[in-house]
Amino acid sequence: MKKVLVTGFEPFGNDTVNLALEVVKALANEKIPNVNLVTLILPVVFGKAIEALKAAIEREQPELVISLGQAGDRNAINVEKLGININHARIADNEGNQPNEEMIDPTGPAAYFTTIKISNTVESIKEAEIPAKVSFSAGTYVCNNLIYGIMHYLYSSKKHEKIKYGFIHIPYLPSIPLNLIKKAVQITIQANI
Ligand code: PCA
Repeated sequence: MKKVLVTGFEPFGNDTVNLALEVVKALANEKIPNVNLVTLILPVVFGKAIEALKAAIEREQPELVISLGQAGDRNAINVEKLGININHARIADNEGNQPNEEMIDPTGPAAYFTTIKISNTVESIKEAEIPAKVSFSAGTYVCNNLIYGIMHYLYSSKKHEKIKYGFIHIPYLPSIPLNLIKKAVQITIQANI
């Protein structure tokens, strides 16, 4: 059995629902062959989401971590390649923080790459007739902050070879129905364990 941790986010901005949270809730009730799935919901707060996920990685020791976030302006499943070293918020996070072009780590690299197989994953999702693409920008809000912070942690603690990390941005309903988004996440897990 492989241990896999999947994370979603609380609602944010003017929304009362976050599809990433709904998908994680739906996944928690499913069985995936050979997978021991654990799930976690993260706060939409710069820095705090990173700390919550780091604590869960330490506690659960998963082999694969997939984070999900909602991005209303996308029209396909976006498998993110990287997180960049910038916090820049169009709207405040859930604790009122609204950074303006701030570096996440002034001594860190400009970007970190995620460590799942991005292109293979996208191809596998598309084979199931679910729209998907590789994305080279996760924005500059809390999702990007999480990718950068978690990859920084995995690299600096030399855990990146053992623990793979991937991030998926999902569009708003109804462009892709919830059960297909759930399927895309299951395919992502299977393509990377
Ligand atoms: N999407 C936001 C943060 C939480 C979420 O689901 C983002 O794309 O940064």
